[in-house]
Amino acid sequence: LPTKNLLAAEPAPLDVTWANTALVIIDMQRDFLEPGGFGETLGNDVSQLTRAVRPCGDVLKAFRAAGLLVIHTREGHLPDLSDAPPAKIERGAPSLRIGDPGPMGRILIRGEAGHDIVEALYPANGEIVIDKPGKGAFYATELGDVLKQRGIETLLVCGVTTEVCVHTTVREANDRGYRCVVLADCCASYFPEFHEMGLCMIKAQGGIFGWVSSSSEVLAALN
Ligand code: C5J
Repeated sequence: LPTKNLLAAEPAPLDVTWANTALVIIDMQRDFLEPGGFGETLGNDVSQLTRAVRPCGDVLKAFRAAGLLVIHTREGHLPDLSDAPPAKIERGAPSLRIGDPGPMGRILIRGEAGHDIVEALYPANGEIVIDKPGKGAFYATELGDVLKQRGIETLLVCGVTTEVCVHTTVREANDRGYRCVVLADCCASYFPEFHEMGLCMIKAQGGIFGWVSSSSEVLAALN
């Protein structure tokens, strides 16, 4: 593996030093991607997210083969809901609320089947899994410390959904000084138009809070 590569991205290519780069896979959980979970209770068509699984798996495989840092995140709450703000639990008119029993266990609760990561992207032994109560992966988690300890400067970001947890995490990371490259085909939204505009928002204005690239560009740079 070369020490660094020029990664094709928008609005401009960037130098990536692999030793200080992490792959961050946001919330690829059954609760968002499979029927019967949190995403579906909100009225969403969960099949919209499937397209991100294969490209995300390709980048994950390449990161593992190169021995690079992989971090998975999961959105969810403690069984007693002590970390779930009432404003989040009580919002809207979902078919089931956070904590209610559903076909994959209690909705968005840590330890339940629905909270786990989808089979195709399941964390390997030793990979870091960050459990987060919010949309952003830095809020009330150890992610900042984990990245600091390892000297990480650049994040390649995948996951769901583009305009919610991916955006929130990238905005948090950008403010903390990380260079964030969002891999377009490795992310998805229940609303394809939000996905497209979400990516535009990141890369506009000279890359106002990040870059946008793709799985094929990362694979090309790594090989
Ligand atoms: C949402 C997420 N959309 N992971 N969570 O509620 O994007």
